[in-house]
Amino acid sequence: MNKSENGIFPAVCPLDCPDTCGLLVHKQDGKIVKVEGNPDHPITQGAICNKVRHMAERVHHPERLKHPLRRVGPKGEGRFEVISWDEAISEIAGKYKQLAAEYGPESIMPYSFYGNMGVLSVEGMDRRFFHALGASRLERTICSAAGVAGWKYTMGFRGGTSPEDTVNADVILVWGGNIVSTNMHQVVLAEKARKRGAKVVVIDVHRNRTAQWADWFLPLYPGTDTALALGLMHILFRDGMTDDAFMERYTVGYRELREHAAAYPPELVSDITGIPAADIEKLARLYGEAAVSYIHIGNGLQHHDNGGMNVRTIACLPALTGQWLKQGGGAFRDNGGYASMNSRSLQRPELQPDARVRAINMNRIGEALEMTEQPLKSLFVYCSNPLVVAPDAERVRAGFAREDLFTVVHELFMTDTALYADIVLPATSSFENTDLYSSYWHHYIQLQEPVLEAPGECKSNREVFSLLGLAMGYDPEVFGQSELAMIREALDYPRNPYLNGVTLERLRAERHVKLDMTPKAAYLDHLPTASGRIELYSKSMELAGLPPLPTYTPLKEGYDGLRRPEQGTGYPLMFISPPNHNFLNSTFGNVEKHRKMEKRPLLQIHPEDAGARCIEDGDEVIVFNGRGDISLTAMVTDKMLPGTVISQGLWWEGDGRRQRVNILTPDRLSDMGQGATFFSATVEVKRQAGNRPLLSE
Ligand SMILES: Nc1nc2c(c(=O)[nH]1)N[C@H]1C(S)=C(S)[C@@H](COP(=O)(O)OP(=O)(O)OC[C@H]3O[C@@H](n4cnc5c(=O)[nH]c(N)nc54)[C@H](O)[C@@H]3O)O[C@H]1N2
Ligand SMILES: Nc1nc2c(c(=O)[nH]1)N[C@H]1C(S)=C(S)[C@@H](COP(=O)(O)OP(=O)(O)OC[C@H]3O[C@@H](n4cnc5c(=O)[nH]c(N)nc54)[C@H](O)[C@@H]3O)O[C@H]1N2
Ligand code: SF4
Ligand SMILES: [Mo]
Repeated sequence: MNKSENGIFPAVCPLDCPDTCGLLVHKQDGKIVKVEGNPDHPITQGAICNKVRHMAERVHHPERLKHPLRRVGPKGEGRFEVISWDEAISEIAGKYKQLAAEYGPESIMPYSFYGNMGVLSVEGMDRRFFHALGASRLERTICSAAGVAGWKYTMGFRGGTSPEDTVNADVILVWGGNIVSTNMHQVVLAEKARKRGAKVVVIDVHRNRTAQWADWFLPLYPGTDTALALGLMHILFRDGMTDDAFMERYTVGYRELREHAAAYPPELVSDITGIPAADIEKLARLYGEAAVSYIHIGNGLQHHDNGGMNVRTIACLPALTGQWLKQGGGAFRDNGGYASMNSRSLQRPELQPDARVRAINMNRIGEALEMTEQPLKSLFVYCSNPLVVAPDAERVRAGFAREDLFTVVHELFMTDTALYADIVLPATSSFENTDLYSSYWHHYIQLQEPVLEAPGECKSNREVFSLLGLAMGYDPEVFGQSELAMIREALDYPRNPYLNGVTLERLRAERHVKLDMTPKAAYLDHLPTASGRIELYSKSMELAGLPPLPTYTPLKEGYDGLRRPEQGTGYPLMFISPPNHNFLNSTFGNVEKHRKMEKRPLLQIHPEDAGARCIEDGDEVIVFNGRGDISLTAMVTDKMLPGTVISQGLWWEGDGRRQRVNILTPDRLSDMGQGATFFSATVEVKRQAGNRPLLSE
């Protein structure tokens, strides 16, 4: 199409959200005037979230970066001069050649995540470039690494129940996921089930929007979910609600698990979790007696020291009741496996001069920037905002402030991270590019073709890494490859039978193409665990030094119902900082419209905890621990059990106060998958003297 044409054009939501909606973009005079859900998309069905309905505010924001910039003031101050792309590219390539010669190419590292979910944007030319350079490899563990590892120990394959089947469920457990805000089309599907009489139960540390919508909310202490799941197993085994024939055929270790779960009676589990024993009994019966039961395992409960085990344990439940044989039964943690593409073609790992290149975990970026042996000398940040989203954020900021660190940030906006860059490159929005999208929840692959002219001199990730590759003198065949050729290669992947029949031609004609789900009929017969079965007992875990059976381990920092704050480690309140409704991680944190909808960053605190600290609703409070302090506005509410405080949303620094929640979160790694432990944080809270806003720094 002609990018300046008026009209209505198909598009894809690029955000890191399971729903990956099909959109219709209404355009007039080169600008988006309206964004709506595509009514023809089988999952979107014409409905999208508030955030993206207001996407035009972000795409056409007056503060969009439009030209390459070079820093002229101190890091963090935000003084830059405009330079040309030629200057920017040759400066970066020159610096990289010099660093590679002087310190080795591992002194350079990418730092990226999924600010844009397009395969070409974040898993294509960028990866080729860093492979060819021989840069340190980034382990992208910030989101769901612990949960994916835990799930895989039990099920082997990164895929579970198909979303569209969940309308058949009679009981839906939403466990540690705030789906009203983070996966709205699962709510639509659950509503259909509910019309048939299904019950929706939310298990969470917070009476969030999802809990308010559900039929039953069970609040528990953070990080105690494994104990709850074991308590449910105890009752299922005790009362004969298990499907022994299923377990005999499809699992290993059910006898060992039965014996093991005997040690988790409801009274003990109640003491640990804070859930009354009678409610644990009631939940076990509801789950065990349901004809079809579905568990949505959210991301929240795996952002803990014991997060892998939480997911690994909950993932065992559907096997106990034989739910995997029911349409709509089972569980979901991540369906990314169904849509896996030819990543070798896209990313070309063989370009690496040495495949044994070091790997650095993105959750430890603060620590990594402090290394004195083989130090990191350059970071290239794209599709991520680490100063806001990474744990122990002041440590991260201190690293980025290093005068000798050469930092490039490719961004749409001058984020808190970009303020620390030496070179800032202006990025296109996803609507200005061609890209390929899959979902980690539903089964539709989508194609985005450009519907807007890029403003100013913005370039896509693919273009930037292509230019850099060519400037470094790398193979023009690899770095000059067209978008369409890359898409064809990505889809050419016979090893994934679900991708069968998904082609560029069909995508162009149909916009969204469903994966071929026929191989799923043999799902249980081809589980890629060591035994080929569902592993209730996991030898692989044993070999990795983990308990082979689901086992509850308390959080490292904090407490549960047995180990009270005075006996726990750290500070007296558990600090949970999950996403908010109107931002997408830190994206939209600078858009007036979205900020207004969220009002301001709050600390939700229980009346008992507030009373003990003379804190009243609306007071400015200081929230602190050994890592630092932030200022928030207190909201006194009983939405949590006493002892837990909540602050939703990844706000940018601003409003004259220090408010990045990650200043308080630990950079410890989870029990499995080396994932993030954002929610295993403890804090103390005090009323701000004179209730004046605290000046940052
Ligand atoms: N509106 C909006 N949507 C989003 C995002 C966003 O920022 N905003 N982010 C996107 C991304 S990247 C992701 S990964 C997903 C995440 O979306 P979800 O899967 O919903 O996960 P979270 O929102 O991280 O956490 C969900 C819930 O876990 C709870 N929780 C914390 N600790 C525990 C615990 O120990 N046990 C239990 N049972 N619950 C606990 C939190 O209180 C929270 O309500 O959402 C995506 N969608
Ligand atoms: N305390 C706490 N911290 C958390 C979480 C939490 O729940 N609590 N959630 C964690 C989770 S689950 C995740 S996934 C991470 C997310 O962390 P990030 O992946 O860093 O997510 P965003 O904050 O949305 O930042 C993405 C950035 O990419 C930019 N961007 C978008 N499109 C493009 C593009 O095409 N090119 C380039 N170059 N840039 C682009 C956007 O402008 C935005 O600034 O945060 C984690 N941090
Ligand atoms: S953020 Fe999620 S729900 Fe909103 S439009 Fe994008 S994919 Fe759909
Ligand atoms: Mo995430």
